[in-house]
Amino acid sequence: MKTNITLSAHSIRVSKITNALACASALSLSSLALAHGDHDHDVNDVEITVTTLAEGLVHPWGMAFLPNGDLLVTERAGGIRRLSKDGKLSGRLENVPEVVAQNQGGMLDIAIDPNFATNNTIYFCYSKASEDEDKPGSSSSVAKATLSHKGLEDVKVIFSADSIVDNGFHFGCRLTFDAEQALYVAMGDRYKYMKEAQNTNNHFGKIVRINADGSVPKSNPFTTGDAPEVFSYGHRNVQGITIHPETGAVWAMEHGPKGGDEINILENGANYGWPSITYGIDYSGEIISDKTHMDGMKQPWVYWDPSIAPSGLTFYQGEMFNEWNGDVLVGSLKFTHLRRIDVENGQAGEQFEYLRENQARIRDVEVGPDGAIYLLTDAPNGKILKLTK
Ligand SMILES: [Ca+2]
Repeated sequence: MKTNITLSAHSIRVSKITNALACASALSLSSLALAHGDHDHDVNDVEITVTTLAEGLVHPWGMAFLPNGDLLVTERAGGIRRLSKDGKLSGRLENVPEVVAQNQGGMLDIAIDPNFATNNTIYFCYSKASEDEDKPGSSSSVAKATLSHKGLEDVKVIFSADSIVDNGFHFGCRLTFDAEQALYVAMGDRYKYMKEAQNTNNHFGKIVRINADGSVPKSNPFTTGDAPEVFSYGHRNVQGITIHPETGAVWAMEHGPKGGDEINILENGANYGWPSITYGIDYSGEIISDKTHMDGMKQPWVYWDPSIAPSGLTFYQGEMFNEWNGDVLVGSLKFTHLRRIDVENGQAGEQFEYLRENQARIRDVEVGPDGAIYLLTDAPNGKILKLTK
């Protein structure tokens, strides 16, 4: 597809509003926690130019920058494409495995090996068909492959979740490497199997930690159990995971049911509560748990009620939006905005919404090597957007 769309034809200039209005509209953490229907704000404290870098992607889901500035992008329907630094979008790369593209499943997140510059290795997470005749369905799997000019080589599955279920919901599948080059993979609770999120002997509702070859790090917390890959548990459906740029901690963001989306700071072996504690209720209105706190279960760093359906999580780092350094960026599917959480002394401060009038569901957020912010929009004709100042 031809790209390099000119800025003038496809850019949206977001009007700057006064500081007074920005302050009046900004949601504080406390008001967020209490107030319902409080998402009518469209707060812009800076002038942002939005450029469409590419379109025509089928539900783009995850992206990762290569060291040379090219961007790899997945399409949930199945496939990985490459947006070159000069704006050319490739067709689907060759030799990408088949996915089960059903509901929320398909080709999901993608990550680059920490040593990509020397090994050209990438990782991706997808819904993979069960190979067990007695257990039909699919589960989240991670494969690694060598990236060549045209496609993938030496594709190898390094992890397959045991949460094989015949539905298309709650795959998790976000990926990130930490500084020790361990790979964290989010595993959803597969929707109707929520109670399994409290069982550390399986992969439902977990974050797993594996080495780059799929082996289990010795310091994992449940190595004597049936699911030694588990790092933390009690998760629902993690849709964002990233490393804090200063502390090195893993931060993960998950969808609650009706209410109760959260960001958590992960600790080895910790229980994040789902579904024993939650700030949400079932979609039907039924109570899942009447508790928000229990001993031995972690509280979220922040939560949203009502839900914003967050997707894609990163910390801003760069020169371009210098005043946002260290702040949390998340996409919102439901309210079609980019959200920034001001971080002060490690705590969640004011929250700001951008681009809501663009009316595009935001599936993923990354900061490029140039300090610009890149977004994927979730649609049959999905786009890669670039935000600059
Ligand atoms: Ca929780």
